[in-house]
Amino acid sequence: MTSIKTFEDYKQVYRYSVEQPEAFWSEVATQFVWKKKWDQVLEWNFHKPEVKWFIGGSLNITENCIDRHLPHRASQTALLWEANDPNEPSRRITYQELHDEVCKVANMLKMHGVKKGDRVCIYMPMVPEAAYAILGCARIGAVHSVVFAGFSAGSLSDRINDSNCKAVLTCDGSFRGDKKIDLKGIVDEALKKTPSVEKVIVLERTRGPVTMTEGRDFWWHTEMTKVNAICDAEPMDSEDLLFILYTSGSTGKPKGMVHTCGGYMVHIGYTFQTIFQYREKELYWCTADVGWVTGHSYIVYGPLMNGATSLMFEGIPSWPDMGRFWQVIEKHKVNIFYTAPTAIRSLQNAPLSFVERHDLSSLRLLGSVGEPINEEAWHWYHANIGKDRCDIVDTWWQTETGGFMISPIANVTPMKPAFASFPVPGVQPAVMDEHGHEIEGNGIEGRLTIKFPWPSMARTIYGDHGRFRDTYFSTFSGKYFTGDGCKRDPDGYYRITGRVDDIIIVSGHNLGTAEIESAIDEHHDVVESAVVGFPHDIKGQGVYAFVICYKKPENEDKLRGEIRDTVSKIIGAIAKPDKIQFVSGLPKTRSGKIMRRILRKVAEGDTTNLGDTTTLLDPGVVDEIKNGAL
Ligand code: 7RM
Repeated sequence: MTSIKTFEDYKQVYRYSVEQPEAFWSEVATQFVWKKKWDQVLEWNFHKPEVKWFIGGSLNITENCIDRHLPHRASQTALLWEANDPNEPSRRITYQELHDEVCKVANMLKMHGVKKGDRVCIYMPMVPEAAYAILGCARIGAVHSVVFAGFSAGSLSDRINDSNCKAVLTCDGSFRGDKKIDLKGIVDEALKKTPSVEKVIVLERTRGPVTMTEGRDFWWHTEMTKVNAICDAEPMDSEDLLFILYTSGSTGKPKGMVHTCGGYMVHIGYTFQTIFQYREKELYWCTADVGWVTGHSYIVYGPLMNGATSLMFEGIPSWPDMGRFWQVIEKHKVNIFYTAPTAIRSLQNAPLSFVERHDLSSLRLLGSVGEPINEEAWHWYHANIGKDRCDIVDTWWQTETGGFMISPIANVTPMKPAFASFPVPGVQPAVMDEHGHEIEGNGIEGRLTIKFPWPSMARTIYGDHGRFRDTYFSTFSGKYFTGDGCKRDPDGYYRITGRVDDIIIVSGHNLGTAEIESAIDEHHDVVESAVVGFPHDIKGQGVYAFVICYKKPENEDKLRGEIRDTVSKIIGAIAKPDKIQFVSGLPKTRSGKIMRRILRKVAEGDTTNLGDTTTLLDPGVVDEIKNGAL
C-alpha cells in the first residue's frame, strides 16, 4: 500500500507510513533492484545521532537508473539536452547510450586509479557528461562531490580539500547566456592548493584556450577512446557513501552533507514518482543545476530510476530573451516543468508577450522549489504558464533531507497557493515553540522539525559528526531541526516561512551570512562586516551588508564596487551584496555576538520597534545605523 491516486489514498497511505514506518518503507524498497535484500529496515538514535536504513542490503543505484530499463526501453530517450544557444542542435541520449557512456566513464575513472570510496570532484556545467560523471562514479562506488560550476577557485579548493578528492572532472569552459566562462582556468587556480588531486579529466565544450599539465590533466575524449562500455556495477552496502554535497553553514565553512546508497535510492525513486505522478512517455524538465541537490535528486537520479525522460538545459532563462524557458517548453513539448520562485519572479517582470508567443499546451504539471513561493508569483505561474489547468507542486526539502519532505501530490492534493501542504508519506514533521515543546493542533506557527527518520536523510557532515549533531540535533532534543519556520493552518496545511537562522536564500541558493562577511572582510579597507537578508522582489532575499572601514571612505560608491568585486571573486557573483551601508560600529552583545535581529529590521526598513537593545555593548550605534539605512 504505497501508491497514491486520490486524496483518500494519500490519507490512508500516510497514516500507514506513520503507524508502521518500517513496513511502509520496506514495501517501497521492494520496488527497486537489490543485489542482496536487507536484513533489518531501520536502526536509529537522534541523540547520537545515528540513522541506518536497509541494513545489510546491497545495491548499485546505477542498475536502478539504467540497467533495469534496458530490456524494455533501451531506445527511449533518457536525457534530452538543450544547449545554451538555441541554434545549437539538441541531443538525445537513449537509455542504451546512457548505459554505454556511464560504463565508459566508470572505466576511465578506474584506469586513472579511482577506486571504491575515493572522492571525485565534479566541476562541470549542464552538459550530459555531467550526468555520466555522476553515474560513472556511482557505478564503481566512488563518492561524487559535485561543486556548482559558478563557484570561485577558492570555494572549489576548499571543497576539494575538505574531502580530499583524488580526481577532478571538469570542462575547458562553459556557456552561460552570451558569456563564456573559463572553467579550466578556475580549476588550475584552485589546484594550486589541493595536494590530494592526482588527475584532472577535461571535457571539451567551448574550445577555448586551456593549459594542460602533463601527467595530471587528460582530455575526456581521448581517454574515453581507451575504454569499453562494459563495467559491472559495484555492489554497495546500503550505508556506503553515495555522494557528498556541500551546503552553506553559519560559521562560513561549508558543510559536506553525506548521503548513502540504499535510503537515498528508495526515497528519491519513490518521491519522484509519487509527487509528480509521472506517467509513461512524459517529458520532464527540472531547471535546476546539477551542482545543487535538486539537480542530483530530480534531474539525474529520480527521473532515471523511474525510466523517465529528463530534459537537461545548459542555458539561462533570460537569454537570448526572456522567453527562453517558454520556447524550450514549446520546442520539446514539455509535460512537467519544475523551477524556482526566483526564476518565476524574474520572468513575471518581463512583458507577457514573451509567454504568449509560445504554445504551452503540452504542460500537465508545474513545480516550485528552493524558497517560499509568494502568492503573487504562485498565481502568475498558475494562470500564465499553467493556464489555470496545471497543478503546482510546491516541494519543500533540503540538501540535508536528500528528497521531498512536504509537498502537494500532483492531481491529488487540493492546492492552496503558497502552501507546501502535507508531508510526504513516511515524513513526520513536528512544529516546535521556542521553549522546545511540540505545538499540537492546527492554526499554529513555529519551528519546523522532523521527529522520525526518513531514508534519504544525510547521515553526517563529512569529517565532522559533532557539527552534524550540533547543527541539526541539539536545538530540539531528539528531533531533526530544519532551520526553517512554518505555519500549520486550520486545515493542517503547512506553509514554510523561511530560515530562522543565519542562512539567507538568494535566488534559491543558500548562502551563509558568515561566508559573505568573511569575503567582504578580505577587502583591505574593511575592518568588519555583518550581513543579513532583506526581502527582494526578484531574488526572494537580497544581501544587505553593514560594513565598518578603517577610515571614512572617500568615495563610497567606488568602494561599494570594489567590495562587490571582492565577494564575487571569493564566493561567486551570486553572493554580491545588493546594498552596502557603511557604519562606524555594529550592534554587539557583551559576549561579542552581532545582534542580527536588529540589522534585519533595519534592512527590512522597519526601525520602529527594534526590541530590547539593552544587552548591547554600545546601544548608541543603533541610532547611527537606523539613520543611515539604505
Ligand atoms: C531543495 C533545496 C533548503 C532550504 C530550506 C528552505 C528553502 C526549499 C522550499 C523552501 C519554502 C519550498 N535545498 N526551501 N524549498 N522554502 N518552500 N518549497 O532548495 O538545501 O538548497 O535549501 O530552502 O529554507 O531549508 S537547499
